[in-house]
Amino acid sequence: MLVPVVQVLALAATVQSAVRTRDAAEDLQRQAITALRKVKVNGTDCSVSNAAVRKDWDSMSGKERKAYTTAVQCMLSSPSKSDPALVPGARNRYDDFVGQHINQTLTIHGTGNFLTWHRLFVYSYEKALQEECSYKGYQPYWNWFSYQDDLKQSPVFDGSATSMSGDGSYIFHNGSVGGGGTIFLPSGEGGGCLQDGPFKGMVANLGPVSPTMRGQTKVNGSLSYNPRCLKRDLTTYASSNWLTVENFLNLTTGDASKSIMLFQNELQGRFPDGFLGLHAAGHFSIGGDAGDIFSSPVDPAFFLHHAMLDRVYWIWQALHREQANTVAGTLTLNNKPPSRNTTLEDLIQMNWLNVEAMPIGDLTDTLGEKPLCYIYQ
Ligand SMILES: *[C@@H]1O[C@H](CO)[C@@H](O)[C@H](O)[C@H]1NC(C)=O
Ligand SMILES: *[C@@H]1O[C@H](CO)[C@@H](O)[C@H](O)[C@H]1NC(C)=O
Ligand SMILES: *[C@@H]1O[C@H](CO)[C@@H](O)[C@H](O)[C@H]1NC(C)=O
Ligand SMILES: *[C@@H]1O[C@H](CO)[C@@H](O)[C@H](O)[C@H]1NC(C)=O
Ligand SMILES: *[C@@H]1O[C@H](CO)[C@@H](O)[C@H](O)[C@H]1NC(C)=O
Ligand SMILES: *[C@@H]1O[C@H](CO)[C@@H](O)[C@H](O)[C@H]1NC(C)=O
Ligand SMILES: [Cu+2]
Repeated sequence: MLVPVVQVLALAATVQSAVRTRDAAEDLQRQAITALRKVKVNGTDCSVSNAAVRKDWDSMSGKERKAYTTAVQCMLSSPSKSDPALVPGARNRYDDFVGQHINQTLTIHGTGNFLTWHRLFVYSYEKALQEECSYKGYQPYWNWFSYQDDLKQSPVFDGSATSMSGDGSYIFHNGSVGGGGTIFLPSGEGGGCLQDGPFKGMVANLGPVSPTMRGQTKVNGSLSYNPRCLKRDLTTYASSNWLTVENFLNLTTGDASKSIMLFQNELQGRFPDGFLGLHAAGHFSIGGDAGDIFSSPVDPAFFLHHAMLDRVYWIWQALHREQANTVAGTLTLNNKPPSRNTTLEDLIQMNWLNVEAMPIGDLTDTLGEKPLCYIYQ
């Protein structure tokens, strides 16, 4: 069959840009590993050669992915350990994590502890999967740069038995509003309950506290019981606009990589400029319940998104060794109300979850003293 030349060229261009996209992250990933090998002596202590390896979901086998989703389902069906007086809406072990994030929201976003708090949160969840749900692997990440132009093709969201479930069912709604009410995101093709995959029909018990998808109603009381199906609206508009290699390179090697302040601010967006940033763009790409700054962990994809965010932070740290252990920002969301600067001695706490409170300075190194000992692949 004769294929028109234009189509061949278009196809070649697509393939080439896909390849280039993957290389951009892989190249820096390799540089990060090389840099970390230099600073960590091989031996019995934690080092690149004996650290846990967190993998790209796309590169995991079907069996590995199912082991992960089975462990998450176990969390969803295990009893809550939260004090009902503190988290009245928690009904299962998974909810304990959602409740913790809701409770601390105003002091862990747009703050100096944003990166390390979420690092410990993901670690704490990974530990619960392993210790309480017999999971043998490590926390996988959602590679933002592999299917950002068509989220439904992503192995994370394709709706197959080896995905994190796909889109929500179609519910007419007029988009979502991100960036603290400033950035409009047109609807995807979902908005309703999960229709397929391991989390089909999943019920969320907590939130929404600050819903961003139009048509959602806020729960009365941020930690109250509000069972409903989890809503998702895969929004390629958000991923194709902001989950870009250009933004990744700016953060890791460009102007935004010069200091921890620039790095974390760029990662969290410049909303007045209409720039959502990689962090919020990931949330709005998943869409639905995942756009709520308080209760976004109700969607299990949250932890794959935040593992990727932690990976970008890890790459930046490896490539900026002299700044890896620095901190900037204050104690309150965008410094409202005004608060003092964050210090490396400030404690990160998961309260009633499964890890001790620890200073930020103990969490800036993933190959440090206890508890963190992992790398990304
Ligand atoms: C650690 O081992 C790797 C190979 O296993 C080697 O490339 C690296 O140079 C070693 N690092 C140190 C600090 O000895
Ligand atoms: C949807 O919302 C956008 C942004 O707020 C607005 O411009 C548009 O007119 C709305 N469309 C409908 C059909 O309501
Ligand atoms: C919240 O409370 C109001 C007034 O009591 C009630 O009308 C509304 O249905 C409640 N919303 C939810 C989500 O429970
Ligand atoms: C890179 O980040 C800097 C610092 O936040 C920002 O001013 C600049 O616009 C970004 N460049 C691009 C190309 O996004
Ligand atoms: C807080 O941090 C800002 C920005 O890094 C700095 O300009 C300011 O001097 C710091 N304030 C105090 C009291 O250290
Ligand atoms: C929520 O935060 C308050 C105040 O910081 C704290 O006393 C309480 O223990 C927290 N609740 C949970 C479930 O961690
Ligand atoms: Cu968060």
